[in-house]
Amino acid sequence: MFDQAIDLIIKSKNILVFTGAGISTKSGILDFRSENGLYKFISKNYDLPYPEAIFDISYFKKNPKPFFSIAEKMLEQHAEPTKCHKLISWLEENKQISLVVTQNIDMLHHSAGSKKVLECHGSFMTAHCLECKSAFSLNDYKQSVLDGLIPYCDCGGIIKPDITFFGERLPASFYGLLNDPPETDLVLILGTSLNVQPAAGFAVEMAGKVPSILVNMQSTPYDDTMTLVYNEDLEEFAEHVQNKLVTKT
Ligand code: CNA
Repeated sequence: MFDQAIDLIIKSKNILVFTGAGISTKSGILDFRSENGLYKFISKNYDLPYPEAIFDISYFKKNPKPFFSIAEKMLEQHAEPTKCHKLISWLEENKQISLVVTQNIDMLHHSAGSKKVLECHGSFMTAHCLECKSAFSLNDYKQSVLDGLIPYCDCGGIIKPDITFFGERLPASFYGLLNDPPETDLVLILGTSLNVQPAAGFAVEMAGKVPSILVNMQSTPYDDTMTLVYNEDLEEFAEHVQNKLVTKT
């Protein structure tokens, strides 16, 4: 079923990979917008004005508890990378990856061994005090979160993980990427509804310049603009591609 995609991947030397929450659902991490995703979970279990408020910077400043409750669940999860994360890392070892741009905050590309990763919505690895801007590492604040507490700086400000919330600017590295994208001969978009801007816009624009493959369970507003689209499970895709590549390369 994935033969055309496999042919494109085999002949590409500079693949730009763009990933979203769908690549990590098989690791047990909920995505946002699937039928049983995080937004549904939040609507049922949290008293919020709207589910996205959990990642909204103005709401967080007034009430950081719901975010840290979700962060506690994510940090205690010890999630393992999926076959698809491993496929991307394998392609990098095979010198076929120009860059992995991920919207995910779960650090699973690193766990899978990928080195060329740009986390365009940040991650839990670092954090800053909202008041005095002091920098912290995950180890500095992780235990407080796991204990169900809100982490505070000595100055009294809340320590906020460097994850981009709605209403915040993306990391400088993302704007550097917009100005100077890597050499790319194939765009591989995996597990994203392409709903969150400006990250999705970057992927769609790059996909318009070279051959592109989109693998996502649900259809997206940009399916018609891609060279190949598979509304399939990413683990199945990764298994097929990995098996074929191992025998053909
Ligand atoms: P989204 O809008 O929830 O879309 C995810 C897409 O993945 C959906 O369209 C699903 O159909 C699809 N999907 C889910 N499971 C699979 C699967 N096994 N195979 C194929 N497709 C699948 O999430 P986006 O990533 O598009 O939205 C960007 C947000 C989500 C970013 O800001 C992230 O920080 C945020 N997010 C990240 C994580 C994480 O780090 N793992 C988890 C939840 C949300």
